[in-house]
Amino acid sequence: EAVEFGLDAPFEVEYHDTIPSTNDRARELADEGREDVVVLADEQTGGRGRLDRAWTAPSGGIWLSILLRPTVPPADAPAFTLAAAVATTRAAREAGVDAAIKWPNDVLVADGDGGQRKLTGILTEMEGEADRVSWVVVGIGINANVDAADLVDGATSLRAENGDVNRRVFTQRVLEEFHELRSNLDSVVPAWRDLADTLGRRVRVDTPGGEVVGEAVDIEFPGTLVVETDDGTVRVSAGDCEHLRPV
Ligand code: BT5
Repeated sequence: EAVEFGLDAPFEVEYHDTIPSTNDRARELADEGREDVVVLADEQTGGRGRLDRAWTAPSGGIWLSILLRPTVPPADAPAFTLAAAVATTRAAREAGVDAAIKWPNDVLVADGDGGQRKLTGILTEMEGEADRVSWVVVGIGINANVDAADLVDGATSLRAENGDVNRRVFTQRVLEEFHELRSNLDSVVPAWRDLADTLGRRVRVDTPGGEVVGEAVDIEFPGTLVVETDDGTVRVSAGDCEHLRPV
């Protein structure tokens, strides 16, 4: 099925069979002054993760980037990443896959052996002044109708968990949910809390300011993780988070 056929989304959709990276294309559209556009591709040949990591994106997945021009300060931008995680997790659960969110932006599925596999990754990029965002690009990579063996170790797909989905329907649900959340940013954190797997767990977070280890107790707007450590409460706004086994 063609992903874009009949897609009825609250955004304009630009579809590509194959493209290096939907985030790169969305950034070009940002430079052209566009907004509320979704770039969607069947396959990416140069998909990117955070910190210049590679993102594997074979044909059959849902690889998309949403270009927004929200009237918010740059400090609020993490809320859009959380919104994307919430939207994707809801759509996955509707499709019968028991997904949950690992702070800040991974959508995971339990592997039945105490571990977790990654179903979705999110890469948010933006440009702006001190008090006002110029544009935000929210890139969402969903391993949909692909074999987990064609991805990387530690990855799973909708196909592997519960069989193929109708990508048009799935994409539409993600975009509808995302649109609701971005229209009411205050609703994002409560929704995230409900779907999170990180809260209540022992975590190790690799942050720009060093490693933080403790119990993840809460999340605060726009996406700050609150960790109880041996040395007191630490608030983390960015970093790589690892779920530790209980001690
Ligand atoms: C992410 O980075 O998880 C963000 C991924 C965002 C991808 C989307 S696809 C549409 C849009 N266009 C783009 O070019 N990017 C966005 P990070 O948290 O840094 O995780 C990256 C790591 O995930 C890699 O180093 C691999 O270990 C792993 N990985 C790579 N491909 C994967 C896949 N398909 N499924 C699961 N894990 C993967």
